[in-house]
Amino acid sequence: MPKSRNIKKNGLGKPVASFEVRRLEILSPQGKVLGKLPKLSNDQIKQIYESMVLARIFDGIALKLQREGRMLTYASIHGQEAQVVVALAMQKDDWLFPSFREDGVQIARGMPLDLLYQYWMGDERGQKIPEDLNNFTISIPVGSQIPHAVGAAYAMKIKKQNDKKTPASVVFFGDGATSEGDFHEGMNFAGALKVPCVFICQNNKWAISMPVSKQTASQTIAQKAIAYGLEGVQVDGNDVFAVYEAAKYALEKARSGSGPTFIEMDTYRMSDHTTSDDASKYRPKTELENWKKRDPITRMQKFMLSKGLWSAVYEKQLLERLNKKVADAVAKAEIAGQPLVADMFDYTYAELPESLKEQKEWIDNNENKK
Ligand SMILES: Cc1ncc(C[n+]2csc(CCOP(=O)(O)OP(=O)(O)O)c2C)c(N)n1
Ligand SMILES: [Mg+2]
Repeated sequence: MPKSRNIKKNGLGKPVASFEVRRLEILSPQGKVLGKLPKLSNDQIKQIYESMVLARIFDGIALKLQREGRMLTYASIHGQEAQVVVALAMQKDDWLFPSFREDGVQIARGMPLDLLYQYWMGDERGQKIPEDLNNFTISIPVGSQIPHAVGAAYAMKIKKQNDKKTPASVVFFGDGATSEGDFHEGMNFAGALKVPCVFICQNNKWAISMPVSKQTASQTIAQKAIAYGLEGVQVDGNDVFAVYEAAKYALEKARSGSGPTFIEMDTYRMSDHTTSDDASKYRPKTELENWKKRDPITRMQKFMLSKGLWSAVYEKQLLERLNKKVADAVAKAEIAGQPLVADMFDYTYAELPESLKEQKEWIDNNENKK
C-alpha cells in the first residue's frame, strides 16, 4: 500500500524534467501599474483605448439589432475587448485566424465594420475579406481554425528566404476549444515543426454552459503548452498591457524563427454565450459582479486619467465619433441586399460537378430573374 497518493512523497523515481507556469500582470483592476509598462506612446495608448471602446459599441449595437430581428445569432465579446491590442503587436503581413469571438481584434486590424455586420446578418459576403488584409475568415466549428493557422505558419516557414524574418500566424480560440482534437494536433505539429505560430486562448471561463472547472482537470490552460514543447504563459486577459507584452514577445520570437508560443488570456465572458443563450440560467450572479470590477475598459480609463490622457470631454467626443462610425456601418450593411442564390454554386466549386450543373442552370433561369 503506498504511503501517499503522491509519486514524489511516495519516493517513486527521480525528477527528469521540471516546469513552471508564469503569469503576467501589469495594470491592476484599479488602474495601478504593477509591473514594467511596455514601450507605447501616448497616441498608441489612446489608440488601444479607442479600439476597445469601438469594439464595445459595435457589440452593443449588434445585440440590439439581433433583438430587433435585424441580425441573426450573434456572439458577444463584452468583457473581452482587451483582445484588440494583439492587432497592435502584429505586423501587416502576419495572419490572423479568428474564432467567432474576435470581432474586436478583427476590427482593430482593419476589417470593415459593415462587412462584419453583414456576416452576422447571415450574409456570407461579409466574409469577403479585403485583399490587403491578412485576416482569415471566422471559424464557427470550435477549434477548427487551429490546424489552419499551423498549416499556414508551416507554409510561411517553408517559403522563408535567406535570413529574412517570416510572417507569423496568430490563432484565437476559447477554453472549450482546448478539449478538441484539433487543438492538440495543431499544438503538436507546431512544436515538432517549430512553426511561426502564436496561440491565444481566451479563457473566458465558460464554453456555453460548461464551466472551465468541469471542462478540464488542468490547473491552468497555459500548462497545456508544456506537453507539446511550447512556451506557455498566462496573462491577465483584461489588462491590455500584459496582453500586448506577451503578444509582442511571442510574435517577435515566431518571426525570428524561434518557434511557437501559447498565451492564455485570463478573461471573462460578461455576456450570454450568444443571443440564443441565457447565462442567468447557469451562471452565479456573484461571478459576473466580481468580473465587472475587472472590466478592461474602465481600468484603462483610470490609468489614462492618472496620466492626463482621459477627460469627460475627450470621452464625449470619442463616443460621438465612434457611434456615428458604427451607425454608418449598420446602414451600409443593411442596404447590401440579398445575395444571389447561385452564389452557393459559384463560390463552393471552382468547376461545377455535372450533377449540379442542371440545378445551377435552373437557378440561373428562374431564381436570379426574380
Ligand atoms: C466542433 C464544434 N462542436 C460544438 C460546437 C457548438 N459550440 C459553439 S461554441 C461552443 C463552446 C465554445 O467554448 P469556448 O471554446 O470556450 O469558446 P467561447 O464560446 O467561450 O468563446 C460550442 C460547444 C461547435 N460550434 N463546433
Ligand atoms: Mg470559453
